[in-house]
Amino acid sequence: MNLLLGATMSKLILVANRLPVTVEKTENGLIYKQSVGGLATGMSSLSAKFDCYWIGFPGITSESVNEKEMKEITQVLKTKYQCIPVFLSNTDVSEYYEGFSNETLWPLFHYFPNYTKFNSLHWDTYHKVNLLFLKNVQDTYMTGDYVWIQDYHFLLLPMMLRNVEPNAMIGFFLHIPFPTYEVFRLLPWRKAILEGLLGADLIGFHTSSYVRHFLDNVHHLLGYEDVFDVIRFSERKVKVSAFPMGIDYRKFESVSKIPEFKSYLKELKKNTDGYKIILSVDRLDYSKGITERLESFQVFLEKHAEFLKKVIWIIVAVPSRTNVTAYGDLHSKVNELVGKINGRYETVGWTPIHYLTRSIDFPELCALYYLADVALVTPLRDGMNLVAKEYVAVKHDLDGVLILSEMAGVSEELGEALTVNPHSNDEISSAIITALKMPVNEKKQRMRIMRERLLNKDVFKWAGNFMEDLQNLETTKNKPSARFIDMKWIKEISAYYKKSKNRVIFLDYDGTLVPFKKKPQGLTFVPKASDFIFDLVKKLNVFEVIKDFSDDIELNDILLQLERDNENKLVIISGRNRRFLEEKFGKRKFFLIAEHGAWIRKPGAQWEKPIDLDSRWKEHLRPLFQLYLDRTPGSYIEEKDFSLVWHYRMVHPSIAESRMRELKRTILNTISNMSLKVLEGNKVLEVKNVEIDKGRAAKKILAETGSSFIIAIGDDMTDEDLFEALPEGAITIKVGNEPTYAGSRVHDYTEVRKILSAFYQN
Ligand code: ADQ
Repeated sequence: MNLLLGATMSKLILVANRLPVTVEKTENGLIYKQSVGGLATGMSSLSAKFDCYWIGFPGITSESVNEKEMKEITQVLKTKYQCIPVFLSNTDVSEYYEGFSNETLWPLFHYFPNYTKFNSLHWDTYHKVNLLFLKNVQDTYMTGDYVWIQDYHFLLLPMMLRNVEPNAMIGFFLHIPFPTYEVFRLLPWRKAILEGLLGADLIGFHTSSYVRHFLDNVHHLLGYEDVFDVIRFSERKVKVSAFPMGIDYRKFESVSKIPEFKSYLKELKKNTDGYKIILSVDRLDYSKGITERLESFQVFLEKHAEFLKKVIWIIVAVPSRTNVTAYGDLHSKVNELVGKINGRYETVGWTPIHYLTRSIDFPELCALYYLADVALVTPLRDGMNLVAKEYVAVKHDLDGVLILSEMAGVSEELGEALTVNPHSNDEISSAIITALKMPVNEKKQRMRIMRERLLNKDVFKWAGNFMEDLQNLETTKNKPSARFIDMKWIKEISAYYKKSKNRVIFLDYDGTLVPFKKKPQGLTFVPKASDFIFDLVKKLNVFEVIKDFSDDIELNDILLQLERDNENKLVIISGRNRRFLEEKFGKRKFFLIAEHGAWIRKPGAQWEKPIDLDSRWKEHLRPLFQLYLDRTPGSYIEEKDFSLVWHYRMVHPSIAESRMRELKRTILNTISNMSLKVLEGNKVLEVKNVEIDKGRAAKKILAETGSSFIIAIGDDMTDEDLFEALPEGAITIKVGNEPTYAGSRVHDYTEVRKILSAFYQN
């Protein structure tokens, strides 16, 4: 079906479990109710750039409507709302939605394995419903369209679509957490789910932790490594990124202009005058930590009698997924606890907890946010949690305190909130006290910082950024992947070389000109533990010691021949330190680039720093490296001028990868606000200033020398910066078969030597 004849804008097909319009059957006929949820709001901003179609369940099952009504609904939704309804049966709703989505994926992804059901019938229906949605996407899709799939209901759909539309641009966003390997691996269908997701070109999560969890799972379960968060999966690249979802900030901020808001506020103020107000707003869900919060409130009342009759806690908890057993149980448990606490502390004229079990409309919700002195948001796990953001937006220039669970995705963004462990009654109770006693200036200051952050990252930016990234990926997507070279290629390139003048030749050293040297070189910081290892290594003589460059007649000859040609500028571009490169090549006519671009040396000149770099950060990270060194036999640390490197080639394979990943995670958490990057190399993990990269250094040399022929060869991840930075027309060659930006590849250093010798041989 072609829905887009004659249209000029690109089409965007959104797939979500629910349509932004719900259809109800009443005595007076069919009625259509539009929702104003976060997702629908974010998507609305995309309609200026895309012709948006939405595919989802309309809220009415196939059994509740006859064929005529189904046709009518389909027609109205399509023409009036650009929506395509997928009619699920009662069994689908019970097994795909309530079953696999909400009794398997939801609890497991929120770290509740004890609530998780592993039911293969539900899995089959989940698979079937994903196929049903696929059919609807196929009916709507035309070449060139974008497809954006939302959430845990469709983890299989990206690959299903990829199989039938190999060139489609597919995005996927998960609104809930992605769990760590130890939790995700419990799922019997774990591999199918990861492979399902890898059908997308871009996979988005709310936080960088979820990105890391996902990449870890792909690595452990499917064996694919990522390069800068890009996974190469059967000849395709899949990018994985964090897109923290925002809210319609301006709408919440400017709510005071709405008349209904004013009247709600007036009424609320009248009824709560003289009390400090604490507020919680949630869907009634066990992941939101409502019972734990009630227990904490009880501790607070017990410990702080001075607040009796002075504080009111308003809980607005709208029931959801009522057909799922765990939710029914929760409903009774919360009722019981509220009754118990109120029963114990209530006096004539004062009820400590006001519990509303209904959904409230926007002006009333905002009036509550506005009134609340404290927002108590303590989910046990939450993908993001928009309530926290909404509170900050409404309280923008007022004093208020946000108490926030560290287990909510939003806590990565709102560090100025009072963060608590939602399982600790004592922490929550003390945070309430701190909030109630916090000086006005401090409250305002914390709010101001959070407000500024949220203002710039609203839901429109979220949707726009995701789509922009998806579109950017499209430009690189159809580039053919690097192929191994053959003799014909070598002949063509060397003919081109011979015809050219002013050539620049960038050559990485280890792994490119010589095989990897296993014995560490140039260490300036080797703490005690590794001294011991080196001694042992020497005694056992277990390492293959590769000949030095000076003894390597073949390489020496190749480089000499190239150096003799006055049209050539040879650049040795390496991660090695200055001393090493100077010892090897200091007397030659080569340009040298050391420490991945931190230092440049023109032939015969002094070393220069292309940019001013600060290396004080090493003081902070050294103890962490030391800790991992002590814990990991066989590892050692190398310190360069502007980087710290953890080598783990000699670590026992059973722990090497997991220890490296653990260290990487810890480093990433530690450096989140420093200008540093972490690189995984060949059995090394390196931290360095973000500004250092081989690409920048190469560009600096090219700017001075000019060039009409450029070739770059390298095997390391850091050579990817070089390949990316070089101008179009440059010949780029990757050594090895890892994913690369290079145009071609060779198997090892012997083939590199073959190419270089072909340049001067007849
Ligand atoms: P939810 O679990 O629904 O969403 P949350 O983000 O807190 O969680 O709330 C979504 C919206 O529901 C908010 O806009 C809030 O105002 C509204 N809401 C909640 N309770 C309400 C009530 N009683 N009355 C009226 N409105 C109420 C899932 C994930 C989250 C993620 C969102 C968006 O579980 O972690 O933040 O998707 O990706």
